[in-house]
Amino acid sequence: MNTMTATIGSYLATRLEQIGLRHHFVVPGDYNLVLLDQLLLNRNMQQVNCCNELNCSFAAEGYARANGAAACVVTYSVGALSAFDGLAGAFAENLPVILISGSPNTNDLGANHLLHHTLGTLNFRYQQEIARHITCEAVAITHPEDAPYLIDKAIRAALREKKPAYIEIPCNLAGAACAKPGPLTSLTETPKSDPASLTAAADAAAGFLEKAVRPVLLAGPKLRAHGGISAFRNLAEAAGCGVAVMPSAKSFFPEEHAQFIGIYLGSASSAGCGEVVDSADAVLAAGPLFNDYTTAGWTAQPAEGKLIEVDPDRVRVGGATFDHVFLAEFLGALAKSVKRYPATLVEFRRARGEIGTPSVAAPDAPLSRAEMCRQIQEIIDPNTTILVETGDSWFNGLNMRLPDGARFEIEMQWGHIGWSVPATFGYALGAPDRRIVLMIGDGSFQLTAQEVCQMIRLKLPVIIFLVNNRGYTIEVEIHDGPYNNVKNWDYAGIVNVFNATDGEGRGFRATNGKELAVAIEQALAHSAGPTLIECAIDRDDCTRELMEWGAKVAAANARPPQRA
Ligand code: DPX
Ligand code: MG
Repeated sequence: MNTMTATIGSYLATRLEQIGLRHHFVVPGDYNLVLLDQLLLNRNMQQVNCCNELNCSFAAEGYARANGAAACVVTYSVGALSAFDGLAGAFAENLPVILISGSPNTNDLGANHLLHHTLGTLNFRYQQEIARHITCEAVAITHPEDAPYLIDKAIRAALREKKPAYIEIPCNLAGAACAKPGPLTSLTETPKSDPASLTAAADAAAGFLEKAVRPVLLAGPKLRAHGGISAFRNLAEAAGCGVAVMPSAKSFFPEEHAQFIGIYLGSASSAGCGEVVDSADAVLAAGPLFNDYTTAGWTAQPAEGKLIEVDPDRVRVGGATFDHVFLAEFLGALAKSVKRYPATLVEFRRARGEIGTPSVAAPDAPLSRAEMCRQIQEIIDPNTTILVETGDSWFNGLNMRLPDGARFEIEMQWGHIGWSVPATFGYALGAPDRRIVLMIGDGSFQLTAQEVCQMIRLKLPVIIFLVNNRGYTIEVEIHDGPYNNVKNWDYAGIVNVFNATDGEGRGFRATNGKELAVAIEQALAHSAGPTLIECAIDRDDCTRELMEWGAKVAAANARPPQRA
């Protein structure tokens, strides 16, 4: 039987299709053109151009959020080194993004001559070396016969680890023959816990909780990547206690659920939540990520003595560690033996107090942040995904109430301003039936604005709320200076620039509540492209949470150097 029926490019295309990709994101360059031709031959995947490689990697990152995995294809060095920023973001955010880079002709590897798009030295291996630091597997194909093995090795690692992987394909090998791909099962495997360790961890956790009176559950950002969302809910319902979420886990536990007590971020928590979590005598954190931001400058890290930390592949109970225990299995095992702990819910209702309805601003009063958020809240339905950019948009978004089914995307570990424009583009392609809403500040938008033209090109009805407060307000709250001013743009006008003669994007500028309401109405009625609504607000009109959190982060940044 002739098994040499594939080319390296078509092998890769089949694998990407098999892992559920219907799109891959690209920027062409002479080192990857033959590869792009090969990928185009696969009719089940659409090739999607991006404006630059940074955006290309963030588009893939956003697609992976919607779809579980993603791929992007760039050219050597000039392309890949830009894409590495978004790839590192995918590493930080636990998203399996496969970056494929074209690379020099194999005959050039040992030849004593220089190549374009490189450092101008004879070293052509540095790109793979850099990639090793920001991926869980970085492979470089140098012989066609190794290609299937190396491609599978990289993809398998990415799906298992929920981290990005890197595949380098020389420009003269993309069309070379190789073995055809086998079944998908060789790529996907569900890791199984060590049975004894799993039982011991669940027993230790149940015993730890039994000593507590007021335990709470805390959902963390790694819950989704490691398939723990429904097991977490089952455990919560078995325990009957209050359930808080970390900011990056918003929407991983239903906000309409009777046990939901809000977002935990220390003194910047939602109403009533901080008090309950801080005074809890046990905190079970599932898939958490504690860093200086998520602990509000180290002020909101649960003490080790009252913490059960459930990591993707280990559990720590009050300082004791149980290895080779996988998150979803552990949560399932604990749900079988956990007792009921209703105390924190009673406490939460008391601590939260009455929830008022936000007041409606006079229609022609200058637009405020509160009025903007009130109106955005009204369009969030169960089918909405709201993406929030680094800046006060984080806190505006965290304050939104999500009906069951609504989703929330935030990039709080990597925190790259500008992430959200391409990520929203990618997300919209990965979730074509959802209403996609983006909240982004003026400073962030200026990094990656051009990707709006791709939303126009592909007629994606994304709604972008561009919060124009004329500066880097989050930085103003952390540490102000003249560098925090941002050159103003005609943000609504830029949509027309991107439209050129054939686009159907819409741009609006809202300076009061009435203009915003009209713009939102138009946006909801417009399905042939994106709508950008510039919301002009005052430079100092920011959330209470940002001020609280900013002060804590500033204090952490300003700690003096320690003496030895
Ligand atoms: C910076 C941040 O206008 O939002 O609401 O006004 O803060 P707000 P903007 O988008 O400004 C964002 C700005 C400059 N962070 O306040 S959060 C530092 C930074 C970063 N990422 C990159 N460069 C700088 N987070 C790539
Ligand atoms: Mg701003």
